[in-house]
Amino acid sequence: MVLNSLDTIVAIATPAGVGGIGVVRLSGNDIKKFILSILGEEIQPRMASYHKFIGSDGECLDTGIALYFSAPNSFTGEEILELQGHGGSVVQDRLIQRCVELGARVARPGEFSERAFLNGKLDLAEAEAVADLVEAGSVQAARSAVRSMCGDFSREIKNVVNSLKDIRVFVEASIDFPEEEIEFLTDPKILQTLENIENRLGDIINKARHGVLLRDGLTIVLAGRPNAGKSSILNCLVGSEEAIVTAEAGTTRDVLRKAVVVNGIPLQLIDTAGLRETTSIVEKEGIRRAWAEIEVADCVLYVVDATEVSNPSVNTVWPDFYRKFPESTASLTLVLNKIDLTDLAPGEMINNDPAFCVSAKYRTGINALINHLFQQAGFLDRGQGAFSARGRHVSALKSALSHVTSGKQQLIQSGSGELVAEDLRQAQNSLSEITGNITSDELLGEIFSSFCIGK
Ligand SMILES: Nc1nc2c(ncn2[C@@H]2O[C@H](COP(=O)(O)OP(=O)(O)OP(=O)(O)O)[C@@H](O)[C@H]2O)c(=O)[nH]1
Ligand SMILES: [Mg+2]
Repeated sequence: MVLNSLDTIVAIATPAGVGGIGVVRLSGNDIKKFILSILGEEIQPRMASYHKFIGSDGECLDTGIALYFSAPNSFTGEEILELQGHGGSVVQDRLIQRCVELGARVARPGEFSERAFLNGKLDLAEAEAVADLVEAGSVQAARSAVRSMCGDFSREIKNVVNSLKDIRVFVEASIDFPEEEIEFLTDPKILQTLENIENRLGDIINKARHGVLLRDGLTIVLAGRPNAGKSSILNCLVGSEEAIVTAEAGTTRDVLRKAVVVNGIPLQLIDTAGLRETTSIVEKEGIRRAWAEIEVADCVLYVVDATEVSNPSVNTVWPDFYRKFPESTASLTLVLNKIDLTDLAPGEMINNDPAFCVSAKYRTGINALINHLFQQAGFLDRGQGAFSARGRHVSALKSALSHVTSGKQQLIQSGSGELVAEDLRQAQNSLSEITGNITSDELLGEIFSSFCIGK
């Protein structure tokens, strides 16, 4: 990525609309020019001062506090000017316009953070955590984003990278001294270190999965035959009568989505039409939409009426459904509803595929079901130490772990230093993608463009 150092960027850093204060932020390497033109005089770095913000014809556009940060002691590592005026879209737009007249360019989404990353002020995981903090949907998500933003996640990654580097030096040295290679590589310390790295990576993966869950939550689709009680379960989870429930089979047609936060985890609950053969055009369309939701869900709850099943297992209840169920979908859980009409006990059914007995009517067994879904998605009961993370981090961590494991196996089986060295190199590269030491322009573009403007 080539950073045009002459470009000065400008954006409104506060939310759009009316507010007590509105901040316009400039970053670049020629900020003094803007200070002199807009404020009419020089100002001291890091000292708040009250000013008129002056337009091109000398008109006062607004009044407020000006703050100047000199390079490299700023968020972006460049010179920054913050104009803290009044929060209104017209007044702020006029200020932006004034900056543009003076040569600034309106910033792209995430461009301030991108510059901070390119100037080494933040690593990539820390920059992503800034965005995650702003977008956090729960206290837990905000806490873990703060942890990542302050570098907890990156530190753990860097520690593993350092251990990998140490061991690579050792292994690569052995390649250069072939007579001693075997002796080097059979040193039990190498194996122990690799095992230790595997354990640490496993631990970081667990924490990262928890972080991903807090950030992205889960999409849960309620699917099954008509009248199984899908809509009743949705209502039970949401805590209000959102979906129409009737004793008539085929009540639900449209896809109904409801967002709730449970234990800090955002859940997107999706109720769908009961699956059956039908001649009704409306119902057919509902069923087509139900399948479309099943295909992209994180979890599918396959709901059945417990009074109608004798051998409850996902593939015996309705083999056709099981056959059509897309393998790509993360998880399928059988839910036996209406257990109040049977002698089944609420909670997990032992000796089966994941199967849960619930009664939507009496709200029994529901918590056990939700806990199961959370555990499956990586929820840590003691999530206090977890940091925010994204799907791409978990993939990179898993790839690093598989390279370390493969390196360890090479060591045990072939004792070939070169193969071990290659695996360890790849493991280190995967981890470097997380912090951004190795990244493609494409990935950076993708990450920063999802940030909001002014960040
Ligand atoms: N006894 C009992 N009845 C239930 C329970 N859950 C749902 N029902 C009843 O079962 C019937 C169907 O419930 P719905 O929630 O509409 O079922 P559905 O799966 O959404 O049905 P469709 O929308 O037609 O596909 C209603 O009469 C509910 O009152 C339960 O836990 N116990
Ligand atoms: Mg329904």
